Amino acid sequence: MPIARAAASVNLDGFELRVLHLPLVSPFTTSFGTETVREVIIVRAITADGDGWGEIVTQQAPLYSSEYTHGAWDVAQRYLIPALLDAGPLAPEDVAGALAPFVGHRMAKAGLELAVLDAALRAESRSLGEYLGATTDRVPSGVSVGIQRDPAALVEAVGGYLDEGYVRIKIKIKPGRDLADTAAVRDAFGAIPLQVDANSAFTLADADTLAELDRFDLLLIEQPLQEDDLVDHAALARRLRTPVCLDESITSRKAAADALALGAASIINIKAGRIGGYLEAVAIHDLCRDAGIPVWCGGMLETGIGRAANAALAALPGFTLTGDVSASGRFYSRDIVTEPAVLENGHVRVPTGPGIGVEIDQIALDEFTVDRVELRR
Ligand code: OSB
Ligand code: MG
Repeated sequence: MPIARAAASVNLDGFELRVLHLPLVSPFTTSFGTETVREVIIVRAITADGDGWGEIVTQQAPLYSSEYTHGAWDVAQRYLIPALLDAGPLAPEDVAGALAPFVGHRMAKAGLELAVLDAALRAESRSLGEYLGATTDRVPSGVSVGIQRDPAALVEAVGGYLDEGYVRIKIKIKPGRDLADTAAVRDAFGAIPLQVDANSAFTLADADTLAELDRFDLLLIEQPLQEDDLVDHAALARRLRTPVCLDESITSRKAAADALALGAASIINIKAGRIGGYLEAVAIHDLCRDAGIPVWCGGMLETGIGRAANAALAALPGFTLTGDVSASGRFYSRDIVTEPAVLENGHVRVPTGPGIGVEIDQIALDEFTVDRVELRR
């Protein structure tokens, strides 16, 4: 279902952007690198009726995608924010159109759109979940586990998350850290819901190795090949019994439609940041639901702002697979919202308050801020 009822327009007075450095509880390693501190941009939309909050999920370096923090910092101030401040009264549904002339930079656009959406919904006392079309009040919680020192350390890490109650495990893999890591987790924990994420680290020449993953009965393999490799993903999908799921390649609703038409994926990871916002996320959800394609909600180590919004998105009916919608404590010992998401019987609650439904912990926000700028109309 498209958005049932549009939100009212807001009169934007300006935006505040902050770069935050949030320490992670433990290093997070993927095929593209290791993070110990989450660098992220927090957006505050300043309106006559109050503030709205968003998050730009870029990482410090362009390793996951072409976007990165200081690129987003620049494009937001130089082009995107001026376009929004020039647009006059703006409904959340108009943000993407106002930013459409600027190619790419979807994470930056998504963070700005979320801030406008939050401001508009708070002004109407309407929750993001209700607005997007959520049909449940809590969502099952999966966890993304980084590459560890060795398979034994991975088993220990996974065991800890299972003890906490996470209902689905995703492990990161890369060439040379694939079959043995997956086998170790299967051997240790039996038939748990398990999937792997390669973050684009393989090529079609690795198809024989990837086909060996079939014996582990995985829920899916996520993004084995590069972002542009749709045709190769289709070729690989024909070789594997394990369903191929795309993350990095799905940059828009159009990219999702193309990937499905090519047979490059049978499952899609929806991340609002990667595709330019929560409205585009609903559009991909609707497309996949009509096509009978399961989707799940991915994550980008969000702070409590994006984490609350992701829980709302994951509560839409087409999200039939468990997402990377983990508790805040999975990544942070201190979050920037007053009630960080917690795990309750393997689930995370969908906030019901106005807008994203969480309040900012201003002291924590200030403490983690390393750069700040305000742009006024
Ligand atoms: O590929 O899903 C990914 C984190 C940063 C960049 C890319 C990815 C991830 C994760 C973490 O896997 C998901 C989460 O936020 O829990
Ligand atoms: Mg991924």
